[in-house]
Amino acid sequence: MRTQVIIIGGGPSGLLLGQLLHTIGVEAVVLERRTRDYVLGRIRAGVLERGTVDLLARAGADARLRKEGMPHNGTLLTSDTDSFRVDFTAHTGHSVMVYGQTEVTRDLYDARAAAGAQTLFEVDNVQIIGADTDAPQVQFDHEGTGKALQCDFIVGCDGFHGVSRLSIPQDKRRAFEKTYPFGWLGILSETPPVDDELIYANSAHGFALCSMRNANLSRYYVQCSMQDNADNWTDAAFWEALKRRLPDAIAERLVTGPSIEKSIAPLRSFVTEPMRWGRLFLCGDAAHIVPPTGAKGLNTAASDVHYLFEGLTDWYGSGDARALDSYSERALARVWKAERFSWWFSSLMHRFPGQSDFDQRMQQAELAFLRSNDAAQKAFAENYVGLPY
Ligand code: RFL
Ligand code: PHB
Repeated sequence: MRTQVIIIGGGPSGLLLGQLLHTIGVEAVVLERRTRDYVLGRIRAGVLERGTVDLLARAGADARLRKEGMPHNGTLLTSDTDSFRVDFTAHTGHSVMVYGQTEVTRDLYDARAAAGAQTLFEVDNVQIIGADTDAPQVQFDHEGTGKALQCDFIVGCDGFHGVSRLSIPQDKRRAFEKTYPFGWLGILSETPPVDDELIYANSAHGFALCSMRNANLSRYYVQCSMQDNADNWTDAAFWEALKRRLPDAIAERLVTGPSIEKSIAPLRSFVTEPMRWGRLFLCGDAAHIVPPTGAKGLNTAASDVHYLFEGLTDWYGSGDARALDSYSERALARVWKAERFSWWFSSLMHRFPGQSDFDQRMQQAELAFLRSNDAAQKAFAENYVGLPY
């Protein structure tokens, strides 16, 4: 069996690349380890940069997003005593779109099915063979039989725990990593969001985030210990922790209700270099992770897809390999800027174990500077809405 591009992983980056390749007549097969329902059951990102929205449009998967997505022109930052808004539109002329990753993934699966493109679910034991040769292939088990698929290129879109990154010999890659000594406990509840825009809260009790999916679906997070277990958190305990971290005027408006999902996510910064080995290219979480503060994970996955799609378009269109050859360098240049913003924003907003009084004053001073300084707000807004590709 042969195809042009094998995409390992049917998350948002793999599906988006597959759909973009379809628009230029390049055949791509997506191999996904889980079922479609499992992938769609994962509650993750909620904020899309303009570049991500543009790519979804290019892929022909933006019809529902245009109708149901909520453009946000700013965000609120709060401390125990203070709150201020950063106006994205005033500072950059752009906004972000609040639309869940689950919905993005569903739209891309639908577009893929409508295009008749092939996705194999519940694929096991994926192995990449000969990525550094001109005849790469992927071997895997599907429906009880071993299969081998030849191709021109393999794209690893299989997330942080996938096989693609680890298929690159250890002496050909280098990892940069930072783990944070806390996690985010997130819940989804069928209640109206507490505000029209997102609220990032720095509080003596720890970080909190108020986000949303639609007018009657809220997504809230509180900083928690990584030793915590989501099952040990009752809904009442969650709402109380959240309220304590919000300024009183906001906490009083909060509408609570039963949670319909509750989970803990770790916070990690991670980058592997390079993002290419021979005919294997890495995209998205397979190559890099950001802590979710600042909403850069899915958006950085989308910018990788943008650069790789440019490279593959030139290669299939005219045999020009230059953009493919510079993929890793161009993608990483933008990845590192998103890493910096996510690390900075995480450092600014969380309570760290052992944080000294001096460290807390530094956070307060940084927030006060951001509140009062136009240039600092502009830099924040430019990063939040997404740096140009
Ligand atoms: P994914 O989504 O992890 O998809 C990888 C897919 O590969 C499959 N897979 C395999 N398939 C075949 N063979 C194997 N050996 C395989 N191993 C794995 C997996 O089953 C899966 O389907 O990676 P992708 O496509 O690169 O997408 C990345 C995004 O999912 C991720 O960056 C974001 O969710 C991060 N993130 C956020 N990003 C944003 O841009 N904005 C946000 O607001 C935002 N909020 C978040 C987030 C991530 C969170 N968690 C849970 C980590 C909030 C949270 C809580
Ligand atoms: C979310 O809605 O899940 C979300 C929003 C903003 C973030 C992280 C997560 O920074």
